[in-house]
Amino acid sequence: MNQAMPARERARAPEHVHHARLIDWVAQIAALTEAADVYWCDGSDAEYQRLCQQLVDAGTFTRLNPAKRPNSFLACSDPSDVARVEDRTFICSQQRDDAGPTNNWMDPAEMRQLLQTGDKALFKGAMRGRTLYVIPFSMGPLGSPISHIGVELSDSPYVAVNMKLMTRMGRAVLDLLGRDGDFVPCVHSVGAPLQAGQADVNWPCNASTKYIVHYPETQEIWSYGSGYGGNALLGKKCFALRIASTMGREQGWLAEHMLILGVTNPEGRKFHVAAAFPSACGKTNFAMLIPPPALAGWKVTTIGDDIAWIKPGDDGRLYAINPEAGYFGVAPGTNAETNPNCMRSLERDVIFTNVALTDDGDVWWEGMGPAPAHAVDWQGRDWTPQIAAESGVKAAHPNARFTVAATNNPALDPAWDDAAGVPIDAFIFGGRRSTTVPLVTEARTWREGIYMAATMGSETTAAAVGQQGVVRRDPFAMLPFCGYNMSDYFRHWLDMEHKLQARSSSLPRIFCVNWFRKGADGKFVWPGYGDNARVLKWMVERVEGRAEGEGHFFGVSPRYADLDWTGLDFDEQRFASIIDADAAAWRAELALHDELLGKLAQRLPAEIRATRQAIEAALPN
Ligand code: SAT
Ligand code: MN
Repeated sequence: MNQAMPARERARAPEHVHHARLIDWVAQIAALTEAADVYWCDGSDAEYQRLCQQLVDAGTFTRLNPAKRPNSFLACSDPSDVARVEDRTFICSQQRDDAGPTNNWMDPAEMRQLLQTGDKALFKGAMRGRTLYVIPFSMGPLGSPISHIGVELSDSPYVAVNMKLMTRMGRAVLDLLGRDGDFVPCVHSVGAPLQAGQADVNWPCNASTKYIVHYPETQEIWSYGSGYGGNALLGKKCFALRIASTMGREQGWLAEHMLILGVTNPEGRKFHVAAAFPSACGKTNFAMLIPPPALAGWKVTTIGDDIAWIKPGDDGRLYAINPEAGYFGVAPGTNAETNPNCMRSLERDVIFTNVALTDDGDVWWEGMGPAPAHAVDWQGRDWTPQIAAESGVKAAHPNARFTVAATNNPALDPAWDDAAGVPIDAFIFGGRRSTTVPLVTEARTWREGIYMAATMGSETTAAAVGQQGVVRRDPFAMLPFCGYNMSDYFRHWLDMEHKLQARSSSLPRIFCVNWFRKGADGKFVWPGYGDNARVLKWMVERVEGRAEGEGHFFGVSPRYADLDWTGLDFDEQRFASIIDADAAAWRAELALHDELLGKLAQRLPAEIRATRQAIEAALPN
């Protein structure tokens, strides 16, 4: 492109864009990447339909049978591009210690060389033969004082349509930015430039080189080589967690990997709970939970299913918003029993990624219901139940996802879009653990709760590339998502206690849960899903001071009689097997905590160590 041309022309900026800095930046990235064209997304439904059709024509999307799944599409990714790539994710702060020992770090100048300025910089010419989509988005309700704006420049129309469902995206955001509003610049390329005449593939990506890069001090995001989920939809993990966590630390608020739900008791009193679980551990299911019929009158409504931005209000309470506008959830395992609200959300207007295509043009995944006699699996191969039985091949990838607007959710909370947020009564922290961690424990103090969250462990899932099913420490479910030193993050949470107490007498309660204990037969003991409402009920009643429990060495757990068992056949012995905190197992567990605390020792708050010592001292012999 001719550098003598005015930036507006080089950026192909429409008349209604008045933001000179934005226009200059778009022109600069278009020049760097040598994009063939620039397209500014307006976020309209017509544009969404047009881009989806374009993706169908390009072979990236298959339009599903409109009689079965109206206005819905299936995309199947390259087999090398199916999940977040944590070992390719970088926090480029000036000082290595500010990224901390749990993040990959590179010097920002060095990283810029590699990506932008060096002779062989990856972004140079990266968009050759492709259109650069300008995607303006708001994380949080448009114009809310809690919200923040980002602009993603991406050469992936798949990203553009997903961002339309996942965020408030388009012209209204540009209008809000006006002439000089602030935004977080996010640059994304699939890293697969096209030479003249070269045919494109269905899922362009770079199989060998990927970089997911954050510059927290200058608040910039650069992502190269992947078109998948959290690697490419930069409003989500990159902005709303990694960059936002650093903003929150500076400005006194919290950006968390948490669902937010409303729970209303039979008397009509409503409570709000924010819950952190690692990826693919059931946040979406918990956020859309339907209590069993026996718990008549209890109701759960969804505010968010993945991310919470939480700020102290003038009254000293914490208020949470969901910065997202849609759900990017795990499909396998979702069915009419495990999550009926989710299945209803998925009846129309959905983008599915890496599920199987049935012969009647619908989708199927493991755990959805009876298997079809034949389907095309996520890699485009014939699939039958017999093939599965013989070779173990899955029809859907274990990290197959759906993208759907929040407004499709029948359990959507009326306040989900409220700019003021909802007041949080309790935090829940949970991991996937087959042993050791009880079904539910309440922390006796804020500090004890922070310790539980900080030392949380979880068996790894398919949401990230790497070995699955191994226990790793995942503090606050934020291990892959904290944009700064994890020890400083603990400090930030600890300090919140005094900041809140200065204005309010009651802090949110903190609970630790584990739905995933297994018995000697290797099966889950706790029924989970809707029955988690029994645990939720106990928590809410604890908040109200109405429920009993029994203290032990690391908190308070319910006795059998403290939970409501109406309509569930679950005897006292089974309950004992999932609520017990075994001293020997906890000695071993504390040794695992020590590994993490050792790694974080340099800036570890003294309160964390002190709490650990107190738990050990309280262990029965
Ligand atoms: O791919 S995502 O990062 O969006 C999903 C997840 O890991 O939670
Ligand atoms: Mn997540």
